[in-house]
Amino acid sequence: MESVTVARKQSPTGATEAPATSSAPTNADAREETDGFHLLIDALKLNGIDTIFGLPGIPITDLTRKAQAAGLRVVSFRHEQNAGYAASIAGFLTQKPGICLTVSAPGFLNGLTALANATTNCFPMILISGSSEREIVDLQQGDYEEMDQLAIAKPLAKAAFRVLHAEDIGIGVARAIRAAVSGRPGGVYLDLPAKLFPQAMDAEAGRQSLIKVVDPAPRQIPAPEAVKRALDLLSNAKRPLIILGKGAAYAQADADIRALIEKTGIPYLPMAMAKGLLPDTHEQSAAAARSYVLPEADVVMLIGARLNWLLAHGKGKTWGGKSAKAWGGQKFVQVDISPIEADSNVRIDAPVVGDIGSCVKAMLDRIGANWPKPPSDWLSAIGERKSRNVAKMADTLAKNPTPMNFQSALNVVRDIVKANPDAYLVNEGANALDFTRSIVDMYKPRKRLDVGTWGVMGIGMGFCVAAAVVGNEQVIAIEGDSAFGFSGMELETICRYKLPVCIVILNNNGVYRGDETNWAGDVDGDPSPLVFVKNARYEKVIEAFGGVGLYATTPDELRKGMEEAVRSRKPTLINAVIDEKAGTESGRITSLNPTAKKT
Ligand code: ADP
Ligand code: TPW
Repeated sequence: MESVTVARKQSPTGATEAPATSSAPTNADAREETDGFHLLIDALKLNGIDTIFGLPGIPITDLTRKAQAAGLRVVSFRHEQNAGYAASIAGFLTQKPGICLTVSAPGFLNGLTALANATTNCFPMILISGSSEREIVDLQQGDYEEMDQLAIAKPLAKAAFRVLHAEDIGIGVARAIRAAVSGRPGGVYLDLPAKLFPQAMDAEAGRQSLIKVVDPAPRQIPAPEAVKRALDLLSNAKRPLIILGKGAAYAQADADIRALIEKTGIPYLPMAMAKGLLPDTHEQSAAAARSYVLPEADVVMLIGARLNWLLAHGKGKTWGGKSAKAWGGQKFVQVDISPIEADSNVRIDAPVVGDIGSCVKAMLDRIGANWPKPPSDWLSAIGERKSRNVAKMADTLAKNPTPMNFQSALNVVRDIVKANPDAYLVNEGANALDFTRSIVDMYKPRKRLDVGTWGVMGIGMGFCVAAAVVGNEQVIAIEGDSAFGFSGMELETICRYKLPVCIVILNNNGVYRGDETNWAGDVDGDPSPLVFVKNARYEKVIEAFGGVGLYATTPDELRKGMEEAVRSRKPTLINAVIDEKAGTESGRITSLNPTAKKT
């Protein structure tokens, strides 16, 4: 009989694991070996990564099992895009790269949308995909799931790497981590060909090859003259304004940002995912007077917010410009880690380049008791607009129409979030997004997670899973019925992992609204492209997986359902039926639609 020496594999971090075959070592001198699977797992663990979001299949099936066996939390999804969105928002919440693991070609492509979205939103994420044999891919000989993934990922990622040899896994992981979290965070692709995983090497040499990344996101201290320039401009302003973006939320410099706002006395506007950085009820919040402060401000300091479409590119009528593209006359300070962000849309008079924590601290150090508070006429003008708009909103919220509309349903959500300020609020849709953003106050940083820079539908259930897994708190998702459909099958994932997620579908039977008919005028033909099955019973879908499904046609029913969901922490879906005529096309961004006239 042929004698076989089975080396017991030892992971470089010391844990001994039984080999795949059950045979015990027959040779006491057998060298201890490790392999690509274990090196990857050990490299991730060494760098503090404790969770992988993914979907198994060739060539990474065993990797998911072995990672779980080695103590990583492996959260297995029904579609890679949702795993990718989960990884990206885990990155936003933790400042560690969120890991998404996929199979080759189709799985990789499914994850790629989320990777591109992460890069666009400055979320740190690493998409790790298995790939097929390089030799066959490069000769285009038609391997199983053949694709030149590295080349495809490159333009959509902040960086992309491939590892061919087990001894380079440590370097590959270290480079991917640094690229994802340093400077402006983003999505990184790591390509791991199938052959890499079983490659064996000496365990000690393997251990030596791993890198624990030192200082992966180094502080970037702003130049003193840049800080002085910015503060000179701000202190001389007559109508100053601060805009906080999701970069400010990401930076986790919450106390210093609050101190900066309060010490300067400058009114501020939070971008959607910066809501709660200071409580939305803060007296300096100018959110309820947004359309007044943008055109009226004379100096605006952006902290971790870009002057992209979400801020009307810093010009035009929103900013008091005389025409659609005209400059409104504001001077801008921009605090950002990217040195090339300034001047991207309008002139930035005082760029402050550095990490937000260091920049805000440097400003605070220079702001003394003699800082000139903003002129009182500016503050009182904002105060007046705010009270007027808040009163108007209160009137609207007090109404109780039948069927429910967005406002009467969201009035309930507003109360539930107020009573549960630690809960995460995931939000997508068009009207469902816009109304929630303006009606539901947030009280704590990084609790509001939404469609971000692209306004992408489909983040919903992935974000819910990640928030529950890495945030370990109740999650409330407010979903348009169309938005929900993009990731709805992850209800099974939510139920499987028993996550405390309460999903509320604001169901108006379609994309934007549900009352549209076929423009061909053919009543017996296909429905309009914008409408869905009328009165769809989404709550029954979660019941199929053992979750709680509820149907709500009144604010009272919705309130009871949400209260019970939060109390029980059971996966719950509430189908909140609202008027199918409620809502406008594209919500508040109708104007971005190219002319769409009925012909
Ligand atoms: P919002 O959509 O909320 O307006 P953006 O995504 O447009 O926010 O802008 C976020 C900005 O924050 C980006 O320009 C990014 O470079 C910047 N940023 C992200 N993290 C940091 C950080 N730690 N320090 C400084 N700037 C950061
Ligand atoms: C990946 C376009 C923007 S908003 C939306 C779509 C399809 C759905 C709006 O309907 P919903 O919300 O969710 O029912 P509501 O409250 O207005 O009724 N594909 C992607 N991203 C986007 N943004 C779209 C399509 C879109």
